[in-house]
Amino acid sequence: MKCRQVLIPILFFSMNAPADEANYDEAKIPEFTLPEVMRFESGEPVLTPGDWLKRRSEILDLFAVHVFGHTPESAKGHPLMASETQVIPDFLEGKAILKEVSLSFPKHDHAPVINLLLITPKGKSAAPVFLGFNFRGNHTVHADPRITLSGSWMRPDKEGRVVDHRATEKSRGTSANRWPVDKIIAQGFGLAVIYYGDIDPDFDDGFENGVHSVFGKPREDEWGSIGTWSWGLSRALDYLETDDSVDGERVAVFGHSRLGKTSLWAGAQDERFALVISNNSGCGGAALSRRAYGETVKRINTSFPHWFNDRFPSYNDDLNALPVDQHQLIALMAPRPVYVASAVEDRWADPRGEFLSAREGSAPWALFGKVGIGVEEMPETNKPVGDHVGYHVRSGKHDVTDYDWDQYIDFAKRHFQP
Ligand code: GTR
Repeated sequence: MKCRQVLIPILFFSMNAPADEANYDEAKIPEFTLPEVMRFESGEPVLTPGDWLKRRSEILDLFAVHVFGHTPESAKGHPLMASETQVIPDFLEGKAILKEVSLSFPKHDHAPVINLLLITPKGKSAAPVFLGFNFRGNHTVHADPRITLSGSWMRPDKEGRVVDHRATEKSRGTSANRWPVDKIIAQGFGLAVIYYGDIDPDFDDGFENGVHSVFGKPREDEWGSIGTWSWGLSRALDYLETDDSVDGERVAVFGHSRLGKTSLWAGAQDERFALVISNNSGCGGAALSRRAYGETVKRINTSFPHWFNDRFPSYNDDLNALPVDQHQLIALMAPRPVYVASAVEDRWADPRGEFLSAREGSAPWALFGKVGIGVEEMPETNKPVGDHVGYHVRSGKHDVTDYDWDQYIDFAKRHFQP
């Protein structure tokens, strides 16, 4: 199957528009041609599953060089020491077991400790698991007071539940609406979460803190924070593979927003993730960069200079020079299943750009006798589509809702069947 080229007419659009003037007009999207998925950089076509595996590593390397940065050699597969710090055998009124596990660097006094919270259905061994980062600490995912309050650096919140960058008791359960733990457990899945700031606090400190204190300041071709967070997900998977309550071959990596960009980059790099989910990941995640709709590459590199590598900003004003676009990031999951979700009111993340990315990235699945997204047109609101590339645009705003989780659970059930 040959990758179609997308040509969208331009009426007028200036890439030099001030960073805060986001474009929300389809008619003002610049003309562009997407880089090919199904051709090698040499121009040769990709025709067989074996070709795809080679093309896959070519694209993966391009994303490391131009967007996310390389993982430093010293960090690749770096082992962490896992210790169980708490087990609650009667979590969710006895329906689940909760475990807290600390993942630490044995020989580094100032290194961060990564706290993993694992909830698995009682009486079931080897459960498939959703693994994802949270934004405000593991104790925000569920209000049970036995969950350890995070002691890590936190961004202040408007409600004053974080004082001096430390979480307070008031913040317990405050993200529970994004993590329907009961539903996940009732459907036979486990849930593993980590506070993303345990890996690398989310502010631009010149790469001093978090895991940079172990691996050193990145060289200019090396990772930014999205790279370090992705690395953390792989280290969590190292642990999950050793835990009897988890089926290490059925771990779905999930992320919302900046953490959706992260789940995609983690899934692209680490093929042990059996399924990958991007929720409202937008620019630098599922959305096509060349559309420059809502958040642009220039804007994201200006607001968050620590997320990507040092090369990515060189494309701020010349997106057509960028050797990759985000449909190729979706393609990197092939032949594994991947789900992309948008929200109608989340225009900043460009729902249509996320759909087009899922569609244009779908070609490699055909080489494996599988269907990717399987549709041409963007579906109606709240009408999920897709086979190995799932997609929906739900009503509402930038968030994670029960509706989103219902689709992820259905999708995972479909693909995790023995
Ligand atoms: C926004 C950013 C988005 C998205 C979001 C989030 O400020 O512009 O790219 O990542 O944050 O992560 O909440």
